[in-house]
Amino acid sequence: MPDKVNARTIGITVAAAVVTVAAAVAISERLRAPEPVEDALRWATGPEAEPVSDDMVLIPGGEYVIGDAHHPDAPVRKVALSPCYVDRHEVTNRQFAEFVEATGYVTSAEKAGGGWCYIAGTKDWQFVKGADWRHPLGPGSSIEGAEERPVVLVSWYDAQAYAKWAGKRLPTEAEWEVAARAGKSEEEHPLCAVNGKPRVPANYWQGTWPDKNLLEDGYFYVAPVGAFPPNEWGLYGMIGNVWEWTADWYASEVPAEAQDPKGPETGTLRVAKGGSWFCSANYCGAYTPGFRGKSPPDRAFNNVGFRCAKDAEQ
Ligand SMILES: [Ca+2]
Repeated sequence: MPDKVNARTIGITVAAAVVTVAAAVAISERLRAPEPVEDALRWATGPEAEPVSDDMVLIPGGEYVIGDAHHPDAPVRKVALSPCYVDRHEVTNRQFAEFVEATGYVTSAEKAGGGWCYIAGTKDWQFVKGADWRHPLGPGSSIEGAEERPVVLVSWYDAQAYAKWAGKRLPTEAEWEVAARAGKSEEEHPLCAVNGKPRVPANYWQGTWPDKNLLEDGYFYVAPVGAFPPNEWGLYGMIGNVWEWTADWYASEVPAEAQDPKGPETGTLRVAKGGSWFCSANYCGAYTPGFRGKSPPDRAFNNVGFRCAKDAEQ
């Protein structure tokens, strides 16, 4: 089991890359005990939503500008993309259950005997024995009532396996970001956070982590995939709710121009995008299309999921 230092490092890496290790330690030391949340072991809290189609959205081929000048590892850059399809919403528990039912697939967290969880009322991330996609808050929790919410506690390898089974693949970072921006650059369509709030309606953490989640959006943990309006291309949940794995290895430097960029050939961390229900202004602020989250591919968290992509005819 990873130790506490690793837990903090991972929390920063995946969920809060804007704070440094030193800052995180300072924050933790001055925290008082967070306010307990009554439904700490109930995963499907908050309002239900209308179902969303399981289809894919055509991302037109063309030249796009991605990146966010607020982040040194995400410089504004040009990409030329071939057309592709991207799932309209994140892969849900219902869809992942179909995959497991059909294949008998065992996830990384199940093999490891647990996964990384943030549980309401606690102070930090922890490795929870028995936590897996069916038990996103550990033993005693369940995904009952969360069938239309994103699957979590899936590693990058789990996401890859699902995508292959579905006849799809994971989106590249560039494909994901173009889809999230609905084709517009940061200059044309600013999506940077303003006063600690994302520019689009999304599930994130209002208030101050970890003392108080104001729940202004109605959700502590994951929301149904159709809970918030889609972007201009009809994609749901690109910002907030859960981080989404992409196909790319992470590198701190990216080319200024590229045709269908796929990231470096090798690496230790895979890129994840979009921020999650855990992101608060004081700990994360990652709920923008350009922000580049990253995590070891074998780690599973209860705020990380994925959606799939597929090549389109040119
Ligand atoms: Ca929320």
